[in-house]
Amino acid sequence: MAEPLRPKQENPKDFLATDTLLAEDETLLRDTVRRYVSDKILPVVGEWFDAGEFPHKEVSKAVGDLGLLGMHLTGYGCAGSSAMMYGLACMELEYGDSGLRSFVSVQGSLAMFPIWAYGSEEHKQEWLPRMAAGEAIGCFGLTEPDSGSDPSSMRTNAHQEPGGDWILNGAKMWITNGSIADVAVVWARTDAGIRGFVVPTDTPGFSAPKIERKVSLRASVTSELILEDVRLPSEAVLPGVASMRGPLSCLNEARFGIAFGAVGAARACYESALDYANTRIQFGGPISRFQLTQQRLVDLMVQVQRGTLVAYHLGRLKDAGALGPAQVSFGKKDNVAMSLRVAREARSLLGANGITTEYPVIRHMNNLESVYTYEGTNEIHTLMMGQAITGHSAFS
Ligand code: TGC
Ligand code: FAD
Repeated sequence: MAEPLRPKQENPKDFLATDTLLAEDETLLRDTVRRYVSDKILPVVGEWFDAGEFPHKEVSKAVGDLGLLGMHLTGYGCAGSSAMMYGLACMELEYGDSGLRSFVSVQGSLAMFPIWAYGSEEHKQEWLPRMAAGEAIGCFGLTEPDSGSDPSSMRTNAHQEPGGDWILNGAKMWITNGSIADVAVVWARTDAGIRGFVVPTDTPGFSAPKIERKVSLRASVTSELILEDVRLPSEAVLPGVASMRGPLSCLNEARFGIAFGAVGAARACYESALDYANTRIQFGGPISRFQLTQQRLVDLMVQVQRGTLVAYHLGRLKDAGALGPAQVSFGKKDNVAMSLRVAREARSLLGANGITTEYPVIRHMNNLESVYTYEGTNEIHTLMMGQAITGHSAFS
């Protein structure tokens, strides 16, 4: 007969003991990234956010040394880790700041992945080892000023001259890492479908002005990409794909990481609210003794734990080769929406202190507004899942 359940002291930070679902090597990797974030990021990221700065050289080298850039890819200096490990790294990085996770997502999933999956051997040899080491930074240009949720309406175009050179013209918008990138993967319309181009950012005609005045993801660089008669050799095109499947398949990779990352941001907000409620004294004692406060804290904890379980399940499915794009949408949509709810409630639990960047909560809350929108908005992911369960596309 099973032992009767006995009262025990649950861990407030991992109530359902989700840690027990991780293998030893996964825990080791998770703890390594957690230590990096705790030692090197948390003490300074509030200042980066306040100043609107992202010290990309220092961060890029550090995460490269940790083997986190393109970590789920194999060969060419990449770590060849499991999808679960990539997810866990994203979770810990975003506990620090969504901008930090964005940097790693864009580098690994949006810039390195298309080169790895669709590039020529020369593309791979030229860029991947340096990108894995953090010595070269990449960005991914899909969105345009008039082409966001519907990237297949893009206007950026490339035509091939008789001698073989490509000429690119157009503009991309909201591009993470744009102004700090050494290489841009730019998607453009050609006579033979949508193609990806590997564009060194020192090519004449290419410029990447930084987008200023953001109140979200301030510790992250977001830019326009302007392409004015950018001339590239014939071999600059990614040979492996010639349709929207190219960019959309990259998004699956990054969205998977976000499903994990968002839980990290939510956990940071919950933990901050819990600490605060246990130490903030009102009416002669800590506010955590009030029934209403306990209900709010429990709601936060339950949501974070549920999000963790969803992320881990997606990780196991991906490692088994059984994860579909609409299931990734489940994780991206639901975990980001959860995280934003948690951040807003945690902000309110901190009272007036919640509005300053002395505490991490409002920084996460503002960041998550971007995360809610990028990589497919909440509505786009709803419709992708809607299509999967009904068989009807809402997009045509
Ligand atoms: P549709 O006609 O359905 O498909 C066109 C082709 O693509 C294939 N496909 C996919 N392949 C792999 N994964 C997916 N998720 C795919 N979805 C579609 C499809 O099979 C087809 O292939 P083929 O070979 O038959 O040609 O495509 P559509 O144009 O109607 O698109 C539908 C929709 C709305 C789902 C898509 O446009 C979409 O996902 N829109 C959202 C745009 C988006 O998420 N943009 C993100 C930009 S990058 C970014 O935000 C980075 S933030 C980075 C950070 O800082 O973290
Ligand atoms: P729109 O598509 O104009 O949507 C506006 C609103 O309409 C949204 O609420 C949307 O859900 C809704 N809507 C649109 N279509 C439908 C529909 N069919 N049904 C119901 N509702 C709909 N892009 C890149 O290519 N590379 C990057 O590195 C990158 N980084 C980014 C970084 C940041 C900080 C941000 C904010 C964005 C970034 N993006 C990047 C762009 C991002 O992917 C787009 O913002 C996103 O895809 C949405 O496009 P949009 O902003 O043009 O909104």
